[in-house]
Amino acid sequence: MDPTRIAAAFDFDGAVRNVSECTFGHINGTYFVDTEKERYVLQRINKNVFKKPWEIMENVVGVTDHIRKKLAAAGGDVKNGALQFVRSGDRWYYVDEAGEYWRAYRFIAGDCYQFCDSADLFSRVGRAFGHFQNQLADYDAATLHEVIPDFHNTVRRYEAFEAAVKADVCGRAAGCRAEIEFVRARREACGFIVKGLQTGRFLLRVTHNDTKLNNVIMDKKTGEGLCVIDLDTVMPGSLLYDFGDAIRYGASSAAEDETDLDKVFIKPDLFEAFTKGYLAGTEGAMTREETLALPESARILTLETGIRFLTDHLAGDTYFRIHHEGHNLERARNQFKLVQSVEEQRPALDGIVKKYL
Ligand code: GN1
Ligand code: MG
Repeated sequence: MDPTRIAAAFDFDGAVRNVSECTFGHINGTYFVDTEKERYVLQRINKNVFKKPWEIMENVVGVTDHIRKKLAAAGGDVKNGALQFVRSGDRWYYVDEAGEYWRAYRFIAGDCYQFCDSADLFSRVGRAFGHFQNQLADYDAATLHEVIPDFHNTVRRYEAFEAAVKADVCGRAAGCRAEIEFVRARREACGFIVKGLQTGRFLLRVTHNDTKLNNVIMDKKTGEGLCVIDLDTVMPGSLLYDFGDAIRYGASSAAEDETDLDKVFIKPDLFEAFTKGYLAGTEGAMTREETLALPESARILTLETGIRFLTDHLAGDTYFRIHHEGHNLERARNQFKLVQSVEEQRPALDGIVKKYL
């Protein structure tokens, strides 16, 4: 489908001058649309992942409106502090002839990092995600669609993994025995957050659920978080999902698909920086139980992501976009190395968290 033709369906400010592809992200197809006045982002929503794209749009429009009201009340940057979606006629999305769903929003200029090597930067990212948690603390969770049911239900992720091993549709299980055993040895751990939510040990909150470093735009002038983006997975959840996922990606010494595993480990200084920033951003809203569980959340979310990559490898790469054969297995190995790194450094990470209780 020609994105230039799709762009014509949206109510952009100014005439469209140029449309170009953006290659980041594992899920949606993303393009930049430059009009004579503004830059926008145009995305084809992945229907394999998001079965009801109109529900995502209801969620994200509701959440961004809420944040904009908060910003207005606090005298914040209303224009850049929340994504502004663009209508296509009377809807927030456009359906093309092939039945694909498209949506668009104003591009927010700022710094976006794929990789973090500064503790100070990561602390500011932590503050941004913590603050985001605060902005949504009073959002009515009952109005949110669960766009991907059981998204961070690690127990269900484990079950899907076992089913993929059993089905072995591509005959790949024999080639990843060690990885399969790695996951099986940690089966019990998968229930840590899910059970904690069920028993009330951890609070159910509105969370982001995809807190990768590159999902915060940083203000070029102040260096502080300007806008949290990629809101498609905003759903009720545990803030441990957000914390753990942010650590697995941002506190890693290497990229998510680095294959030289000697280069892959969790950096304790980055863990500490993020913890400090996140706690400051949530402004005391975190409970003692949540705070104590932060190191384990990093282990669980990393394990879960590794399980998802491995499951997708076994199932024939139908979910995450890959750039070469075996890419999902490489990603899984990378995540498992990080899990091991958290396990080895556990006493130190627990010690860091206790400093902030
Ligand atoms: C996906 O699209 P992207 O790269 O922001 C995925 C996350 C994974 C991440 C791993 C909806 O996020 O859950 O943690 O890849 N998003 C979805 O890099 O599945
Ligand atoms: Mg993203």
